[in-house]
Amino acid sequence: MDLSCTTITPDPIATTEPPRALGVPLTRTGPLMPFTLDWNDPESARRRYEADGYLYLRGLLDRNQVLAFREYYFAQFQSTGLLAPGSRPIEGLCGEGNVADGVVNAILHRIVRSPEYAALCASPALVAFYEWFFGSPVHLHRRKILRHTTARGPLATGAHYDLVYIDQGTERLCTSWIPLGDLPLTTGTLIYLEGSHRLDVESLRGAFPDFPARSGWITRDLEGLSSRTGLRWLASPAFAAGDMMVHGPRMIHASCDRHHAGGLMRLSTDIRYQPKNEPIDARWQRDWSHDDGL
Ligand SMILES: O=C(O)CCC(=O)C(=O)O
Repeated sequence: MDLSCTTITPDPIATTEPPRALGVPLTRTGPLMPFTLDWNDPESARRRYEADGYLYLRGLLDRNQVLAFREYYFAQFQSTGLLAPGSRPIEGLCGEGNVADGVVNAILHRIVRSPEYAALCASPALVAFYEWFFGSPVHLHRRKILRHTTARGPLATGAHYDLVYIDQGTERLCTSWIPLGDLPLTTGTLIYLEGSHRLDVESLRGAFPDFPARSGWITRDLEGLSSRTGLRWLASPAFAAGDMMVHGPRMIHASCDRHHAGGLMRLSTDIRYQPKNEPIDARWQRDWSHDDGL
């Protein structure tokens, strides 16, 4: 497979601009700090994860496998009008067409059950990392989520933490957020509220009109949340295929606006690993479907 055009030309507005949410640049921001694994010292990774609430692991995964999956994913949408005319699926450039939710969901339903996706989510590097990190055999939650952004939406993901959705098992659970491609910030990548894994979230009750919302989101007003808490939003100017974020169940995160000048779509997956011998939330042991209520 020719993966040559997958080194994305930098988005001219991308590199120095802070993340935006609801159309406004965020004012309290900082960089996500990459962590270099020392395979002889799992404690150092655990300490960093405890301290920061996340690990930013550059190049952990097999880049070619990630890009091959990107190609496979967007190829499934080729006849739907999602992709820019004349572009190759691996580029993930969005067309003008508005694809009906039903069509997108039917395709997603199939992809999350595909052997290609299973192989990506249980790739040797990923499993080796979690076995090393937890120091035990691991369990991958079957409910795994794929998301792509388009020019029209869906809107960015509001600020939330994962324990709201997955609280009937152990808290020794990590989410892997995996960029599936070379993705500048302007594709609407994930951002983290610094140190928010130590925040008393209850103290935010009443601070935002919709919190606690049925969606589980604290708010879409990311600027308001950082101003209320005094915490910065941490972002990476660009993720590369092969990178992986790891975050804990209490770490508040969101995605920022997508406004990539060249029409590049963000494709990512979020999946969850935990030690095998810890309590497991039974609701997450079925494949994702858009109406599963979780
Ligand atoms: O990718 C997103 O927009 C949200 C992902 C997320 O909430 C997660 O990884 O837990």
